Parts: sequence; structure tokens; C-alpha cells
Amino acid sequence: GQVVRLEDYRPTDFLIEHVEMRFELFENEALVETVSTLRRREGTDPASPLVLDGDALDFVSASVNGLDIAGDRLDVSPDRLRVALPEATAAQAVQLSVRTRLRPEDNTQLMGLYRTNGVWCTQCEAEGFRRITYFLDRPDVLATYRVRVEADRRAAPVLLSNGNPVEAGALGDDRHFAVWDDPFPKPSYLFALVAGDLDPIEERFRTRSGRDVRLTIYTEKGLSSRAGYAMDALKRSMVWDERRFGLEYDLDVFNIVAVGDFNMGAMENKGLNVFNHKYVLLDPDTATDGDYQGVETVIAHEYFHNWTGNRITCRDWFQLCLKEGLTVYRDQEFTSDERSRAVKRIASVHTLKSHQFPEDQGPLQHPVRPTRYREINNFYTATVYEKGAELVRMIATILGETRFRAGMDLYFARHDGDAATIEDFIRCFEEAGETDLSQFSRWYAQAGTPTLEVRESFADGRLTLDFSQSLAPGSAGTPTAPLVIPIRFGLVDRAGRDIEAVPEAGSAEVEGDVILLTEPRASVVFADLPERPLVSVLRGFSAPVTLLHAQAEADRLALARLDPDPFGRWRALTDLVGERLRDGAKAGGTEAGATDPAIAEALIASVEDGRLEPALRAQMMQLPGEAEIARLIGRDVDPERVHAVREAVLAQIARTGSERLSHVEATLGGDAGFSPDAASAGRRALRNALLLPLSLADGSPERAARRYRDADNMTDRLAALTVLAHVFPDSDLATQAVGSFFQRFEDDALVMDKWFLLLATVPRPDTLERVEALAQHPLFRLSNPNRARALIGGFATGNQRAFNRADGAGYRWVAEQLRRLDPVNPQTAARLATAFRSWRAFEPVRQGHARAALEDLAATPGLSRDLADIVVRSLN
Ligand code: B3K
Ligand code: ZN
Repeated sequence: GQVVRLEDYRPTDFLIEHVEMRFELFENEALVETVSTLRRREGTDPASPLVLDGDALDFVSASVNGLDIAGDRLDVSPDRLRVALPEATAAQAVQLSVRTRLRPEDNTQLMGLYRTNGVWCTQCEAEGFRRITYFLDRPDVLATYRVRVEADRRAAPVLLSNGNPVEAGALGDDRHFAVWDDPFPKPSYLFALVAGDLDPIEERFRTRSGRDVRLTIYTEKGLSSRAGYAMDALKRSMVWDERRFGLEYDLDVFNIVAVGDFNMGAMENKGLNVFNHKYVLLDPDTATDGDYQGVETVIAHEYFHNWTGNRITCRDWFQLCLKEGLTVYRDQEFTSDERSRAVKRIASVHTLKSHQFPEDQGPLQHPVRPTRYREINNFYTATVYEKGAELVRMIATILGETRFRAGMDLYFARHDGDAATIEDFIRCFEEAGETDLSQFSRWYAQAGTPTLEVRESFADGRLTLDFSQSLAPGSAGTPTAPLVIPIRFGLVDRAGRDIEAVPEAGSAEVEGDVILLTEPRASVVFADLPERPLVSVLRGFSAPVTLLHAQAEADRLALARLDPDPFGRWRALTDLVGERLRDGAKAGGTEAGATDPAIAEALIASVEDGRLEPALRAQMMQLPGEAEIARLIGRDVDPERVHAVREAVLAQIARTGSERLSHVEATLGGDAGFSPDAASAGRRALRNALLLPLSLADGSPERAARRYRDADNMTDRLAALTVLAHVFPDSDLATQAVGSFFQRFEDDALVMDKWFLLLATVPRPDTLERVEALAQHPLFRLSNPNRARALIGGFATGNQRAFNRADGAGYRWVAEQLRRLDPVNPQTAARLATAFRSWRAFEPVRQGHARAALEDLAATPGLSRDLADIVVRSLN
């Protein structure tokens, strides 16, 4: 495939100003007419032809200014349309009309126009619009759109597109039409159309300046009663963006449609968001607290894109983090303000470490702003999204709240209506914040996780902190120059209070509680301290780095107990536990070092600490997962040892803590009825976190079986079922519960995804045989991305022990599924293939099997560009 390079960017020769489309939807085909008003860009070669992108298109006809064109003017293939346009000048616009014929029912890739459960629906980002019509399908071509949709009234009573509804009416033959007008110029990737028999829920919203907006969420028939929380989250998002960033909604309507077949979470099309129904549909009986949180986050994220992504879009796809990193930052802030800042920050850091760090430390590593790609859809990654959000967060940390907001204000004022770059974004903060961010910008170009090393020494009332940074050589072409690392810190006394201390002259730059490290190494000295303080560094995870802090274990345990910053407590404890598990696994699996009573004590004590909110106590208790322990080990990993050492620590906590933990459970009590609010969810999280050690202490599945039977909501039910199926898989109680869960929910697609995922993640090597059988289950459907992700993705990314089986059978099975999925849905196949990204971290025998499976896959004839790109990069 062709490599696309950032340095090759150049603007188009033609500008498309306005697009009029007409869609005629029929049962077996769709006819599309696209009329583009375009003119030549000033200063370009007047003889250059117009070259439009296409992807597997069926061309019908074309005309210019109403006159049919053919012959030597026109050169058309399924993937391109080239037309000579001498009549178009900078002063004189022309109208190019193109007709195409589509087969939405055969479109299993779910890019372009496709059908899901009878509903017509589109997905265009990144390059799906070219599967609908020939176009300049790139984000820097901005046009207004007017779209007419025609369909059978019974098959599609609801007809939607972007913008505002302007006209609707009847046609002959039981058909009808609707016309939509989007006055905001947008790139083609934000185009959307939906038509089908859908159920709406509707509410009104009045913006701060008094604009009335009609909000509608459409679901498949009979499911609209589950959309209420999504609607509530939408309204809260709209209020929040007005208050926090001064940003209002700008159309008369805002529509959301939930569909069952979707390649990702959701899509921010202007005025018409399309969602994977997983991120809309909820009720207590079928959705967990995690699902509620997910819906709230994704609803907010897509809504926030209306400004960061739509009103200001990206010049080219290399700038993807301009909209994605920034919008993730905004949705994280929303959740922090709506729920608990500390709990959200811990959750985000957990996501960063478990998704972005492994990516950044393996063969799929790339900078937050990549400089080349073969397939752009493979760059919607944790690095672009999560690390991208961390870079925005660092700018906010460096500038402080007021100057950060001023930079954002300038960005919206200056670039509204633009297709912008990272440089444009950074310049706004430099100007509004009166600061130079040129060194900071390196973060966008450097791949890899930097290491930050801290050493502390104390004598005569003087505390010296020595910092150094380093970056392992990254992917080719990535510089390794020193970065700007903001280090939030605190000095804590033995009573758990922050000490005020002023750095001595000659120290590295310190601004309030942030040390700014700009050199490879630098020191900060604090004098006149009455006693040696506890040093709490990288509070709030103020930079996405690997922290090496040579700190006495006693200090770390003390910080885990009394750092006034709750994030600091969590970090001190998790890092200590992670290191012990790492060292224990390296040493042989169940070495005594891992099961240190002091650490078990610290874990139990933090769960008992009533000063912490329950959600935080549940997070404190969570041991690093097996994949995270493997990442900490880094090479020569034996997943059996990792599993064994983690089990040993769990068993020790159960053994030594069961009485105290049951006391915690008793004092927590139960909730009468279900409420999805953060405090109630936190109590459930803690209660459910206790179920595992208490069941281990019992040595019996009875407690979990009781919890399962008594559960009146999916959160508790699934937590209990997980303990039954994962810890006591051979027990009759587990078998019964798994069976009754299936019977109760077999008609519910979203719950069945949970069922497949649960069974795919039973942490035993022989789960593979079970998963092979589940792939033959009547409810398994490879062509449904949620179902494929649940079973194949769940197994490959959520079951380290079975996927990385010593005989290589796990790798071979997953590779085989990818081979089957690729011709159906290459984008989802490519996404699932990233499960192989850490293969080189395992011991040589497993490495050999993984390599063979990948090489086999690479040699498959006709592999899609999407999957080939991931496989080839993984092997490099
Ligand atoms: N912008 C979309 C993701 C599109 C992915 C294309 N392969 C959803 C989001 O980030 O909000
Ligand atoms: Zn996004």
C-alpha cells in the first residue's frame, strides 16, 4: 500500500463550496446524486484536472453545469474520478453532478452507507464518504450540504441527515422524502444519513443565549425506554460546555441514533451523532455502573466534538489528536466535575497505563502526531486519544487555569470554521499564555514513554530532589531531545499534612506545586525543613512518564496511608504492589517477596479507611492486572508465573484480611433500590470488590451464588457471576448461574455480549477449547463488531493466560478468526489484531509461536490494507 506522509501535504487545486445530494433508498439498492459547486483555487494551474476519491463505487453518470460529460474529459474507475474542468476558475464556479449506485445491504465493512437491522445508516470518518460518492474526501475541504432523502414510508418513517430539517412530504408509491440543510461548512467525514423505523425520545433544551434546541435520541423499535440516561447525560454535557468553556450548541436540532452494528463507540457527525447502541441503551437490569459511566462519557465526548472537531476540524489526518486528544481531555474534565475528580483521574491513568503504555512500548508505537501512515483508520489509537489528552492536560498544568482558558478562548475565536493544525493550537496558548511552547511541542513528535528518575537526599534540614529524564530510542525518525515535564509534587509531614516549602535559588523552575523539568537533569533544594518530609511526586500523574523514584519502602507505605492527595495515595500503593508482583513473577511465581504482609496490610487498611470515598477504596484494592504485570516485567514473560503470583497475593489478602474486610462490608450496608449516581455506584464497586477476597477466604462459591440470586441490578449480578465463573468455574453453582443468566437474557444483544466476554476471559489455559465452541454458538455472529470484540477481543486482550498458551494454540486460533473476519470487516479485524502488539515481551517459545501466527497471517493472499498494516508493523 501507499504511504501517506505529513510533509507531502498540499492544499487541493479545487474548492467545493456547496453540496446538494439526493438519496433514493430502495430495498436492494440506493441511488445517489451529488451536485458539487466548486471553483478553482486562486493561483493554481488552470489546466489541472479535478481528481476525486472513490472506493469501490459503481459509477452511473456525470455532468458539468447540466451537460453530460464523457469521452476524453472523463476518466473513471471504482476508486477514482478524473475530469477536465477548464470552465472552472477562481471567479467562476461550476456545478459537477455525479450519480452512483450503492448496495447498502451488502456493505459488511460498515463504512459508507450500510444497513443494520433494516436501518440505513452511514459512517464516513475517516474515508467512508468516498464509498458513497466521488469526492475530495479529505478534512480540509469544507462545504455546506443540503440533503434530500427518499424512501418507502413503512421501511423508513424516519429520514435524517445533518443540520436542520427544512422540508418533508409525500411521494407516490407509498414513498416520502425529507430535506436537511446544514449551514455550517464541514468536511465530508462529518456527513451522515439515517433512515429507518426508529423509536424517538425527545426533549427541549434552551441554550444560554436563548436558542431552543430539540434533542432527539432514536433507537431500534421497543428500546427507547433505555435512552433516558443518555438524554440526561446529553443535557448535562450541553450545560457543562456553556459553563466551563463558554460554548453553545448551534443548530435547531440535535439528533442521536443508536444502532447495533457499528465499528467503534460513536461518531460525531454534525447535528446527527450515530452511536453504537452500547453507548446509549441502559437500564439497571441490563447495564452495569461501568456501562452508565461509559454512556455518559461517550455522549459527552461526541457532543463536545461539535466545537472541537466540527466547528474547528483538522487540516489533515496527521492532526487527528487536535480533535481527539482535546475532546478526550474535555470529556475527562466533564466527568471529573460531574463525579469525583480523584476517582476519574485514577481511572484515566489506569486506562493510559493499560492501553497507551503497551502501545508506546511495542511495535505499534507512534508519536501523538504521526508523520506517516498506510491506513489512517489504524491511527485511532490510545496514543492519539489518551496520550493526546495528556498533552493537553500538561499544557493546562503548565499554564494554570486562567491562562489555559484564555488559550482555549483564543483557539475558538481565531479558528472557528478552520481546518487547523497542532501548530495553530499551540500558538494560541503561546500567545494567550505569553509563553514559549516550542520545547513542549516535542511531545507531539516523540514516540515512546519517557522515564523520569527522582532521587532524594536529606541533611541538615535541606531536602534535595534530583531529577533526570531519558527516552529509549523510539521508532525511526523520532527525536529523543529533552522534553518539558511538569512534575506536580507535595512534601508531606508525618501527620499527613502538606508542608509549605520554598525552593532555594538555583533550583529548577518551580511554580506553585509544579516543578518544570526542561533539561536532561535538574535539582530542586528545599531548606529549613524541621524534619525529613515524605516526597509525593507526579501527583495527578502530571506527565505521561514511567516514574523511577528510589524511595524507601517505609515512605511509600506512609504515603499510601496519609498523602493528603488521594491520587498520591493510590499511586504510592499501586506502584509498590506492581513492583512486588513484577519481582515475584520474575523470581518464579510464588516467591515470598510478593506476598509481603506489609503490603497486604496496606491494601486492607486503605479499604478500611472511611475518610476515602468508597469508589476510591475499591480502586485502591484493585491489584494490577496480569497484562500490566507483564508490561512491568518487560521481557521474557512467563504468563503462568504472572498468574500464579497474582493469585498468591489475592489469597494472602483473603487469608489475612477476611475479618476486617467483612467488617467493611457490614458497615457499608446495602442500598435500597438502584440509583446510577456516582456515590451509589461507588458503594456497589466497593461491595463487589470485596466479594472476591471474601469468597476466596470462604473457599466456596456460596457467597457469590447468593449475591447472584439476590442481585436486583446488572452491576451486582455480573460481579457475582464473574467470581463464580472465573474463580469457581468447575462448581455446579457456577454452571447453573451461567446457564440461568443465558436463559434470562438471550434475547438481549448487549447482555449477550457480556456473557460471551465473561466466558472468553475465564483465566485458564483450557478456556481456548471453550471459546472455540462458543464461536460455533448460534448467537455468535462474526459480522457484528460488538459480538466479535466480546469473544475474540475478550479472549485475546482479556485472557493473558489462555491467549498466550505455551503451545501457541491461542495465537493460532485468534489469527484464524482474523483471517475469517478480514474480508467481512477489515477495520474490526485490524483493531482486534492489535492484541498481538506485546508478543515480543514473552519468553522465546511463546514468541516463536506468536511470530509464526503473525507471519502466516501476513502471507494470507488478499489481506486488507487495514489488517496487513497492523500485522506487518507488529512483525517489524
Ligand atoms: N471520531 C470518531 C472515531 C472515528 C473512527 C474512524 N475509524 C469517534 C470519536 O472519537 O469520537
Ligand atoms: Zn472523538
